[in-house]
Amino acid sequence: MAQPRQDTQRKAKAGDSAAAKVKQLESFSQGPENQLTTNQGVPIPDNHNSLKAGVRGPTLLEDFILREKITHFDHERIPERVVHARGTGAHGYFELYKSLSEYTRADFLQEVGARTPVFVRFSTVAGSRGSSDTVRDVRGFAVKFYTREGNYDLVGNNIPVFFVQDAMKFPDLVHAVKPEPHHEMPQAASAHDSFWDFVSLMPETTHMLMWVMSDRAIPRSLRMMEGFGVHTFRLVNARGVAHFVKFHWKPKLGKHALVWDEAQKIAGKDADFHRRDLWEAIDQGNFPEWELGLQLIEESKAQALGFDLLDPTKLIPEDMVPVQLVGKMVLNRNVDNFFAETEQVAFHPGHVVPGIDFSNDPLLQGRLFSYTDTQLSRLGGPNFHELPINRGVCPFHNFQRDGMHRQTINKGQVNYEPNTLATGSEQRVDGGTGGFQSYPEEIESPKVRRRSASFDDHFSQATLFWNSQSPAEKEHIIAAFQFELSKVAVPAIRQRVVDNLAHVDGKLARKVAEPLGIGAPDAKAAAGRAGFREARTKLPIESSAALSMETAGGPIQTRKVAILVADGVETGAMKIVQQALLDAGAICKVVGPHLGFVSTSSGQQLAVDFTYVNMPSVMFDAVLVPSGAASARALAANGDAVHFVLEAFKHFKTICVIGEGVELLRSLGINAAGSESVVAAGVLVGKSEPTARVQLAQDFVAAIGKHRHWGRANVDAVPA
Ligand code: HDE
Repeated sequence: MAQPRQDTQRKAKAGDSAAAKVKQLESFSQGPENQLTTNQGVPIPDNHNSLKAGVRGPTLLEDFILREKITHFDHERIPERVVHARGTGAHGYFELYKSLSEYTRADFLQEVGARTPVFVRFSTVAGSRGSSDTVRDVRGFAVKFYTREGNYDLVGNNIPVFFVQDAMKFPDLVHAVKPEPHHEMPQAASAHDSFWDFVSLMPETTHMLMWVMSDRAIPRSLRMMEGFGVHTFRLVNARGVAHFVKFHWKPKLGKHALVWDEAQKIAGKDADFHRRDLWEAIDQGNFPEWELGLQLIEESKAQALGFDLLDPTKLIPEDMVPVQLVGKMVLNRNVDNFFAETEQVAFHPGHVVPGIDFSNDPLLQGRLFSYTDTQLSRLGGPNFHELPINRGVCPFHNFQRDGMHRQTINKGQVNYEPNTLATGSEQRVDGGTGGFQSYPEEIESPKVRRRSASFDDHFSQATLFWNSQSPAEKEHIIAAFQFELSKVAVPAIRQRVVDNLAHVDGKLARKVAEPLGIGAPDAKAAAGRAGFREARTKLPIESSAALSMETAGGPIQTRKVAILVADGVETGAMKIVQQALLDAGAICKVVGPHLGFVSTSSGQQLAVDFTYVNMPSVMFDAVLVPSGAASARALAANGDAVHFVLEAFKHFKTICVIGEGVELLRSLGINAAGSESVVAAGVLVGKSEPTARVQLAQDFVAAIGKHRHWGRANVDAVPA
């Protein structure tokens, strides 16, 4: 038997391998070239003119330089991913805090402090490659660990459950949510008839629908969302003992969302909002981090949970099985070339390493087939593992040969096993016990094409999710259902959805139905329909705090604050507040009526970063309006500046005004805390006197940390 590779490779010290992938990619990289050549290396004499019969004559077929250039261009595009087409990626590393040797033999999970290179791709699901980032959708969260025992892919989402229970229904689901086939509309949106027609007939989608209609589906930043492995997997230790496991990624910056009106506006103002946010954060050295969390369940205790761990429409409440944090992932390097890396990366839930194994979740089982299959058409052949981004950092060798775009030059006479011609012995050269061991689960049962009765509970966790939301989050869910269903032309479809929702929560269903021009929700009608199941599980908890995104406060690192200025701005107090924001890690940008400079009240020049129009309020987390009577008057007289502040107010963002800045608020009809009888939450007013400034700055930082201030009254009346 061959010596298992890991024995020799483990000797490498922890941390050594973090740079291994970057080094490998470097060997494939190329910088800009000064001297142009053809792909054959022939110098190009003139890159502006084709070869012609006379200066005004026809182009000659002989012009191999033109032909090569045009031919390559003609074939530059590859098919986009059939789902998750729009995405963005970054490099980084995973560092282990806690040895998991008790649970798994996976090499990268043994040694505390060991660093493993990773590549992560975040994505939306339904939209095409060129669609907008901030649409309402699930986000893909796919991580490739380049371990010393081969690549391990954790191909998850930012929502811990899925729409359907069996891979058989995935193509139907995707067909239903994608643009309708006759006219290819709408792009990157679930708000259309075919999606709601399908899900209303598939009550198993209800739990996931609750998540997708919640704020989880419109994240503020990819850096501020959780990730989940979704399916139950297995960790298997060196003695062959297995535990079920659910994987979690917890963002260090907390989990935060946009508001729906804002998300829609950003989709037009900056379709690359999330991509840009991630790129800029990494570029500026603000490396995003997530902690890897595990929920571990002994196989013998799985039954006692009361629901089936193999059912991907179920999560395990953290109150029932706590999440143990075992390591952190840091993204610290942007790609050099989007196509070569982000577009060509090929993830696969079947890319596992020894010590990590599958469960019988029928959705996962279908995925195990799909991902290689899809790369064959997307990346054009069976050798996509040789693309630089997909190569492992450990050597690979086998007798798979040839095929499109093969790069490895396999030497010698032998391309089969067993053989004596290459090895000189009759020994086999596969790994034996050193290789991947499938968990030897015993299975003795007839073949059946059926769903397990243990998958029949379609509502209890949807209710748990609903009960776990804050009042503001509940309002958002109701509004999201109303919005989506208001775009559904067929009333019977709208009715079926609210009939199903009556099994989640009566009030939710009634509220959703109110503006939809349909009858009251009818729980009985839903129960009478084909496919309906309600084998409710009695859960030991009524609600679970981890399911809510509500926050009492958190860090403000990388939060963006607009400092709204015009000529006459007074910068004394402004600078103190600005410094406090910078000290807390926020990013401040001066936004004025035009680029260049505005003049301050003391006759100085203040540089302007953006204008009210080219960087509107939806691009910021908070607004600071400095003092200065002339500046406040000029802002109040400028429609774009007025809109800026009103819109930030409508989107529940923190607004801080200093001195005369308050006049602007008054003229907009916004009442600020402490200045009027009606208090607007998250609107701070400070005097420009030196004594008041420091406290104001601290209050401002704390208020931004709360993310949004849902307590504002009459926001709907704000015209923005
Ligand atoms: Fe995927 N999925 N999926 N999926 N999925 C793909 O693979 C598929 C599912 C997920 O950034 C495709 O390379 C089937 C669940 C992510 O490159 C394809 C089923 C979860 C990504 C495919 C599912 C995911 C994909 C399209 C049900 C969360 C993007 C292109 C049986 C746990 C990866 C590709 C990237 C991509 C199939 C369900 C996550 C067609 C058949 C559940 C994050 O193979």
